[in-house]
Amino acid sequence: MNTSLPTPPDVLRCAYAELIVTDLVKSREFYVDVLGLVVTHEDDDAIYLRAFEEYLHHSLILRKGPEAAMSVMAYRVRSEAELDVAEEYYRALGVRVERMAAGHTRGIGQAVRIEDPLGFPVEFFYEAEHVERFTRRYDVHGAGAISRLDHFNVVTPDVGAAREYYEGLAFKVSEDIRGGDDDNNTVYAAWMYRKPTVHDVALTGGDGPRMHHIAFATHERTQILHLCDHLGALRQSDKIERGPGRHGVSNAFYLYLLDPDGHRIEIYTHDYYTGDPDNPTLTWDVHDNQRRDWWGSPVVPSWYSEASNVLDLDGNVRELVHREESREADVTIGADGFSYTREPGEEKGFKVGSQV
Ligand code: XXG
Ligand code: FE2
Repeated sequence: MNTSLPTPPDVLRCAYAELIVTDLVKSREFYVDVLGLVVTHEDDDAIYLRAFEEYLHHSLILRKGPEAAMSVMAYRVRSEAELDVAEEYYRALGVRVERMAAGHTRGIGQAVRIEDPLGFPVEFFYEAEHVERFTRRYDVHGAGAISRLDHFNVVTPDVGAAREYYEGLAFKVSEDIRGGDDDNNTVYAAWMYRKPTVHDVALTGGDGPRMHHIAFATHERTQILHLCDHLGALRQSDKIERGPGRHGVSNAFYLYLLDPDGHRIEIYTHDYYTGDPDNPTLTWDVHDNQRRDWWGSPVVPSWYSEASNVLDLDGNVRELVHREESREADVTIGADGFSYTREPGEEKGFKVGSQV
């Protein structure tokens, strides 16, 4: 970490993402009719959506465009004053920085937009329009009710460097996956947080920058099962990519869906509190076949290989940088479902990663 940098902005949490989609009608069917997200505003260009517990204008924007991509991932900061802090921090980091006037995006006040050192289009904002919070609107919830945005997951070629960048922004690591054959020097993935949950952003090793998924939280496991039943009844089971299952990392119950453009959306519930200052980091061995699915279900290859392109601040697709270190898929294909879950002598034992 560069210690001569100015103070980083005080990030509260991941707050919204903007996805470029090619057909707003089809996307609306998926996000509104199936997932049940609430429409705050829609016009010919974009749909602004929020989940039932959210009172900011939106947590997801679907914007019509020629090619599917992720165009903004936005973090909320603690106050308007943090925008100056962010501007100074990123100017010192030497990346592209733009100050955005209030209203640059419907419902959002002034903001700072950057191309972060990992190549992602990132926004910091505080002011946002408040809208009705649907927490008690059980009359419209439906059984698959999605409560809030939970995290972003990004693909980046050097997870170690990405982790250092986010540590510089005062994110902490809740869990990570490392190589077991090389003294744990290869980092395959890391989960990092500002809000007191397992993560606001997960770093997945691979050719990047690409967006792996955006995750929304529900309150109960049954809501995830209901979404699977709902998709089955619509004869759209092909929208289910992976799961339902229980993650090893995070302990969350999960389901990965693919939207009509192939953007991956995770529905997620049941992770744990991380808000104490000495919250330990849990490290998983990449050969542990329960790390990504606690029941040992194999991970489908597309989950490791496919991800959405991201745009730069001019709206152009970012070129990918190849991951040089070994890929988790190569380490674990043939191993997922076949490698050890226990060491000799541990037959009845209970072992989960290692904590520092
Ligand atoms: O949110 C997550 C994930 O990043 O989507 C993936 C929590 C855990 C996992 S993993 O597949 O590693 O269990
Ligand atoms: Fe996730």
